[in-house]
Amino acid sequence: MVTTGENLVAQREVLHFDLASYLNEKQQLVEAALDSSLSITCPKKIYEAMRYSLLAGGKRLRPILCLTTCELMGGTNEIALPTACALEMIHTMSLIHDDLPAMDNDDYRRGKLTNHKVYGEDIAILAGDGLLAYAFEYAATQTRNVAPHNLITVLARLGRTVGAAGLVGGQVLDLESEGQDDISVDTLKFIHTHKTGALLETSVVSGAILAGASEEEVQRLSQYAQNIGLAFQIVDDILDVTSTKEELGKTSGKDLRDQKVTYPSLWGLEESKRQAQNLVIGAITELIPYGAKADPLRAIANFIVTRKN
Ligand code: GRG
Repeated sequence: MVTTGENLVAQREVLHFDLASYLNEKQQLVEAALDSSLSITCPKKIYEAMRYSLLAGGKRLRPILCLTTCELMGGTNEIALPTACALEMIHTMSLIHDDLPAMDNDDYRRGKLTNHKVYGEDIAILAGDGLLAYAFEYAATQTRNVAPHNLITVLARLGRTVGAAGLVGGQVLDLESEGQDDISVDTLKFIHTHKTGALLETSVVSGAILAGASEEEVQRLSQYAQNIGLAFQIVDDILDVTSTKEELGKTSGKDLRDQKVTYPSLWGLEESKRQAQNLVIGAITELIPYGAKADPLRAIANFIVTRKN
């Protein structure tokens, strides 16, 4: 681990912060908001399928990041909650589609049967589509006390994040790369900055934009987010090798089985851990100007490399 004076200061501040309580409080807020965001109407089956995956648990990291940066920039939970829910709806739809037989083909997610295993492939595809569309409707209609220009900026950014310039593009390259053993680190980075990093970055940045952050602050938080986004994926690859199905809540050892190039397969486990740690230090360094106010973001960055699922 790099140990410059600045980094030591940044790391030490976080020791005084109770992340477990912080995450627990925000998770409860998000769970309640998600639960009330989507009720079951006609046709019942599609709403049930959408709620099945949306309320299946998960860390709720994306909405929490959005709430956290909004607060850091002087905003409130209330102004960010509709966007926070939209981020989780989009994340959930991407998991539903990722688990489909035509994509990653998995039977378990968040410790439960995947959406298509319960409702069938046709409904699972439509549940994903329904959540994606509803995410935009919900953020656009439920957000209060935000300057219209800032809300439009966030909605446009969400659109770019899910499309071919973001998740869809990353997923396509990921599918094309399966079974190929000559994937470079640059290609792997492209896949993951699009597939995983883009939504994490938008989660961080959207909270700040809703609160009216300046361009300079948005850039700084963007840099923090890019670092944690890549670290998150490196750790995801590591956990796929080192964790059990029970710990992950989904099938483990899948990357090897699907002949996927991963960070551990390119760098080995130890180097992958070192790279993830260095990215987190880079992320934390971006937060120095905010002092103790940014402790939640520091602690979340550390959590990303220490998490077990
Ligand atoms: C977005 C239109 C559209 C289509 C989806 C399938 C697809 C295109 C993209 C795949 C995106 C994907 C599933 C990336 C993996 C991201 C990832 C590491 C997920 C795990 O996130 P966690 O650990 O999960 O935060 P929990 O369950 O805690 O929320």
